Amino acid sequence: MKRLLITGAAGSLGKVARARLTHLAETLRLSDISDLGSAKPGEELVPCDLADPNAVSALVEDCDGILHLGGISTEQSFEAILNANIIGLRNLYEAARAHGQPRIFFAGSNHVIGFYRQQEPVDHNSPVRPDGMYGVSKCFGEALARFYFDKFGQETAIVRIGSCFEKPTDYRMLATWLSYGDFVSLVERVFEVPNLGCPTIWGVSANSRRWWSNDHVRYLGWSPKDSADAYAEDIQSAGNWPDASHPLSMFQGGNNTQDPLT
Ligand code: NAI
Ligand code: 15L
Repeated sequence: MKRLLITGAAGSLGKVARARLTHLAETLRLSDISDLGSAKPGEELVPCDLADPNAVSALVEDCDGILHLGGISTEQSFEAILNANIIGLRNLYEAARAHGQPRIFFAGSNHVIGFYRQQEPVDHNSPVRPDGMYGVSKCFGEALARFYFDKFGQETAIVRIGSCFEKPTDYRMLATWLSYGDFVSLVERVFEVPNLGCPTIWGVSANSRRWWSNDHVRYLGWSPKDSADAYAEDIQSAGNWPDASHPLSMFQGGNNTQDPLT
């Protein structure tokens, strides 16, 4: 690609992408509402509020791909979620439609199915069961992506990320962890595969306790290499091992199922 846009570039995954995906494009256009520091060679910094349609249109112009990580990433007020994740996403897709339909990696979330019990089988076709307004906003994102694909042919990888952190730190993450390395290799495959379509992909590493299968997207050629298994003993000895009635061991969305609505 000539230019890859990374939204949310000042956030946790944005920083990983900024450091480790320089080979994907001649130029990385980095955007956020928060401070992005100073530009390195091969970078363009374009601060932008996703809720501003004109700014988002200018942001997307001349980009060949969009790694969309920007937005509210936890349960917060509905107003914040509405502006960033709902209005912001609509702005992004309209901007993409106006500017040549660059392929989009949409950072969705496991919290679209968070109210399923951990023992319940769930696949990419299971009805959504969001565990909060944040999860509801990610359901909107998935629906929007599919609508723009069906109506306009806009390609999107809808990636239901599990828990993408440096390492798993609690019992639930032994199932849901996505390593930074596997996140990076998934982004690479999404932008390299000749025909993407609009698949729903589980963003999860090769953890033996994982609940979700990516057998339906073998055509991507993505095979996660890391596993949370090696961290089980550390997590147990640190006391992060809940009893069976704790949300971390009951629900796929873990503690988010208990968040108050604000
Ligand atoms: P983060 O909260 O660290 O980063 C999100 C970035 O978006 C922040 O830098 C923030 O300033 C920016 N942002 C928020 N509102 C904005 C607005 N109105 N306009 C422009 N930028 C705005 O989140 P993280 O962990 O890096 O996650 C990235 C994406 O992946 C998010 O969409 C999140 O929902 C999703 N995700 C992350 C998971 C994880 O385990 N890290 C799991 C599931 C989904
Ligand atoms: C998410 O969607 C959040 O962005 C992240 O902060 C974690 O809560 C993650 O899911 C998770 O489920 O562990």
